[in-house]
Amino acid sequence: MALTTNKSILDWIDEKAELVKPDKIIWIDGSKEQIEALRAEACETGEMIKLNQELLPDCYLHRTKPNDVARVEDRTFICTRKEEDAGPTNHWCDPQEMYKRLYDIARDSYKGRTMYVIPYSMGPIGSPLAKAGIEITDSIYVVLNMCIMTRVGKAVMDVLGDSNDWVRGFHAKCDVDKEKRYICQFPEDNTIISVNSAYGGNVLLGKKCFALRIASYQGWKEGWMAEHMLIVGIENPQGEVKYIAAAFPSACGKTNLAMLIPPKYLRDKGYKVWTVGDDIAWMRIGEDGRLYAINPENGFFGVAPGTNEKSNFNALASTKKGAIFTNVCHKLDDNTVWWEGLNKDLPTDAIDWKGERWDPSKFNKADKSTCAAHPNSRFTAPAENCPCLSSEFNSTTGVPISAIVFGGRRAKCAPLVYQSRDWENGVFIGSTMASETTAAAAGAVGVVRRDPMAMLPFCGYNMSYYFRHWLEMGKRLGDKAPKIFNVNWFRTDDEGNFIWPGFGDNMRVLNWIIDRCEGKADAVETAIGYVPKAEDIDLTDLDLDIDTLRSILKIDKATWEKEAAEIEEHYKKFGDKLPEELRAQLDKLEANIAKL
Ligand code: GTP
Ligand code: SPV
Ligand code: MN
Repeated sequence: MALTTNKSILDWIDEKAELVKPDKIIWIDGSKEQIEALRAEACETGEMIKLNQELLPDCYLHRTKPNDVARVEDRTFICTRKEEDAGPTNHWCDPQEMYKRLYDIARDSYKGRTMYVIPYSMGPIGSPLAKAGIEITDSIYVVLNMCIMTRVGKAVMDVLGDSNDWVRGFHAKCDVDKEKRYICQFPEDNTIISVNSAYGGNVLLGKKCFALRIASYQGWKEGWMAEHMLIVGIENPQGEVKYIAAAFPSACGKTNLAMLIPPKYLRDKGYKVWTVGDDIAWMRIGEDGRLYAINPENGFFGVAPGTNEKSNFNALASTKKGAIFTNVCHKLDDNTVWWEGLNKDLPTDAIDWKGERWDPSKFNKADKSTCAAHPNSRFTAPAENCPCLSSEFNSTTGVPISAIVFGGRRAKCAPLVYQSRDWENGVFIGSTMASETTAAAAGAVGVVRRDPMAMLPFCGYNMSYYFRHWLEMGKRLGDKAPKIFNVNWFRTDDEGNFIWPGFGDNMRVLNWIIDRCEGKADAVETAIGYVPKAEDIDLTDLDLDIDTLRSILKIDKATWEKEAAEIEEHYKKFGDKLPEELRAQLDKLEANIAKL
């Protein structure tokens, strides 16, 4: 039965049903009974595997097709009437042409299948910062993931009422044919269409497609920001909590930083860390003029490999109940899951992510093709499982942001941490961010690419306008603007080993950042911004000497000359649409480096 009388929704569903011809239509109310029935059905068809219910209650395993294991950026389109509105960093297609192509692909594809209609909210239901969406899909895997990742059910429709302000999401898995795969956003129509995939970010349409691509466009039009950022609260021994929002590209440490456990000496002093979000932040200027953030999601879609009790205890704990594992290794001996980096006990009786028997004797860490779990295998876990979930998680107003942090994987260039001179300089730093690519997207891994604000694959409009929007937000925020920083946990030595210990020890850097926001810590002004004095990063209990720390805080002239030249190339893409303030920032950087 339909969960709404909203005509714009009912008409849209009728129209789509007419196109794809499902055998039946089921509305998802998110109830326990309904979820249980869908899980049972998915196990019957082999779409999911029920795991050991004593060790992992309500947890399931799913394997995608081997051709469908990551986001597909080259098949992702922003379809605006004018090509220039999609900008130089997006793939563009005329909306009418793309609608036709997609409808031709999806036509009749639900025959013999069920159409599931998922009403969901991004953000706490009823929050003035939240937005509603409907996803229709023919995949139970999608339904069950959406029920973890978003707030699903009739309450969303009740709040929406007759309004037409909701995002249309239409998914058809078709034959999961790579050649006909498309992930398309139509920001001018509040519409997303995804065909021929059944994997994560391609098909959980509330996540990257809505909460970043469509929402970034909405934020531009409406004066707010949708960002690829975690949100974390740092509580000091006096019980005060300061919030940081941080943008790192995919698989560069957002989930880890959002859930970090401080080193023992800081825990003993009373420091605590609270997770608000691990991937996406929606931010608006509040009544007091500060920037407030909510996490629009309700769960975590985290990278499994490398997650273990030591690296991310809280993420691992979050996966122990009601979770879905995608493309990890299935341990047959105890019907649980495993992935590289979970522990050192290579399973001897196991099925790999492709569904084939896994031979641990052939495992070679350096060769990803021998891995039991896919490098981009994931867990979908309810946020409420997270032991360090913030009490503000469901706040309808969001949390005030003190600092914005950018970062990426840079083996050689960026120092461990530095602060921008001001907001404009911070926007420059964000706009020139670069990182070595990871397995989160299809394509080569380990190649340095510019990824402004970690939004390259997710900005739903012309990136030059997006930079302009950032500059405008800074003007509106004035002296209440968060301070902007850049971090790099990934500097390596000559043997390729990470120099900085990372993970929980990143708290040492966050403390410096917060001290800077409060005017409590010193810094050295350099060619690129404010760098900490090595003595001001606390190395208590750490097996890292201060000279090594100095080596990853240093600004090397030759490296930065090369960097500036690469930024010149990067900026050329934006032509005369690049805000002149950013051009001036680059000129200043070049002048500063020349003086080194
Ligand atoms: P998406 O979900 O794709 O957006 O990724 P994410 O940014 O949330 O990345 P995540 O926290 O899942 O980390 C991805 C990988 O980076 C994992 O393999 C982690 O082990 C590794 N990683 C995270 N933090 C650190 C760190 O501080 N140092 C090092 N060396 N590796 C890290
Ligand atoms: C990312 O790639 O940044 C993710 C995973 O968070 S996905 O949802 O697949 O986009
Ligand atoms: Mn992400």
